[in-house]
Amino acid sequence: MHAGNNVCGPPVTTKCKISNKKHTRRTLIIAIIGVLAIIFLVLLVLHKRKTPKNDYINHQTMKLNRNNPYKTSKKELQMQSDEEENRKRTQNSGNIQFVRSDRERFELQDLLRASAEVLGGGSFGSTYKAVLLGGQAVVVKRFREMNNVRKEEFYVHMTRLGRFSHPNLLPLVAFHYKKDEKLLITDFAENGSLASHLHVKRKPNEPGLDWPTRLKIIKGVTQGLAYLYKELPHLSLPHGHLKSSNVLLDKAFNPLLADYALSPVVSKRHAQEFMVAYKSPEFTYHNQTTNKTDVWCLGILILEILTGKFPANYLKQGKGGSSDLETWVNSVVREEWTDEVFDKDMKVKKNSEGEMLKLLKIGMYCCEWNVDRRWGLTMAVAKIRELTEKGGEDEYSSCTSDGDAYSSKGTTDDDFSFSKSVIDSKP
Ligand SMILES: *[C@@H]1O[C@H](CO)[C@@H](O)[C@H](O)[C@H]1NC(C)=O
Ligand SMILES: *[C@@H]1O[C@H](CO)[C@@H](O)[C@H](O)[C@H]1NC(C)=O
Ligand SMILES: CC(=O)N[C@H]1CO[C@H](CO)[C@@H](O)[C@@H]1O
Repeated sequence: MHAGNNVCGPPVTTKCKISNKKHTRRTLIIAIIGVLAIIFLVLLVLHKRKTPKNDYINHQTMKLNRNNPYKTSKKELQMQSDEEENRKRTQNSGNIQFVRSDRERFELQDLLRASAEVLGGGSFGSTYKAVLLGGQAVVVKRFREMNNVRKEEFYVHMTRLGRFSHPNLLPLVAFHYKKDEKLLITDFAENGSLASHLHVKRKPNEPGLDWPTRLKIIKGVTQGLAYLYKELPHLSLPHGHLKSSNVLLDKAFNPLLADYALSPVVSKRHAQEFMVAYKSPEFTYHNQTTNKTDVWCLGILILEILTGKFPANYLKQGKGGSSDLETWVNSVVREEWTDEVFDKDMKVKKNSEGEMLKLLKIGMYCCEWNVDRRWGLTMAVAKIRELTEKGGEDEYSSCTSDGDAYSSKGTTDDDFSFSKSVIDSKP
């Protein structure tokens, strides 16, 4: 190959101008260092602009969590920022992907500018309510533990969830995908979570949820769950994270399930650590979940809503939650197996006690340790649908034949001997 004029080294015919060459190289190196320094500074500035806001939210959330995981903060976080606008223009990743067509459109920038109120921490990431300039309120939930999901996979799953339509599901409105963080945007539920109504101390004159409301909530939860089972037959955990803080209440106290169907997109490790389905006995002892696992979660929820007792160990991180929960179930039910078991804050109408006991019993069948003996969802749905606010004499007599379904379970029936049983007494 014929060497060019500027090339040094053999075979070289022309004499190299060593000093010039050296000079050129030095200039080049200085120029490169200069450019790198500028790039570094630019990155530093961009980073500085970006982080304080996020850190502020995290800090606020952590502070709130430490005080009370359910407390709704009144702290208004004004997140307006002019830089966002510039950043947005130069960045294509700021997209919000809408999964429903019946909602007002907005962009990430609008969210960042909206006045936000931290709603809580949760096991996935912080949640906040954002009120957009048009007055629309949405809930933004940040997820950091979905790192393994590819964009297409995430997109397909979220689009499917966006097509869901049921009065007892909190609608997913939109999402934002970034490699290390995802945002899920849902509607806002006016009356907070069931957990906050059951467990947060109320003002002295504020009544607790009464029995008809609690029954309505359980019926709605079951309907929402049945819908998820129907729409997601390929998933063993159509919900996967059913607990009282994921049951939200609209202004008429209709329940709306939240955080459903996330097991396909949450990282395994995180799911097993935090999602309540993985606290079930079958996962704790056999590493497996089945389509009765969500029913177990429903059972815990039923006991919680009737007793007003918080299954604290549920929130415990890692494995072993279920053996503590067995203790919890026993403590709420067996030690005081009378009407004493019911939440003192639950206003009860005359004659409703029989129905309450029936629901308690249904809850126990759903919490059955042995998966084979545990009710499936279809059975739970059918039994819960039969419940009424108030069991009158007529209704009572028509219910006794159904009572056979409970006692025919034979082996488990000993566990359900009521000290004051309406269900089991037969004419
Ligand atoms: C469950 O899985 C974990 C880790 O994958 C393993 O260490 C454990 O032995 C398994 N337990 C059972 C009962 O299979
Ligand atoms: C649960 O799975 C079993 C088979 O494993 C199936 O027969 C049953 O219909 C499923 N139940 C529901 C409610 O999808
Ligand atoms: C108890 C409670 O918080 N009730 C609220 C439910 O939502 C409606 C509508 O926003 C409020 O008016 C109630 O005060």
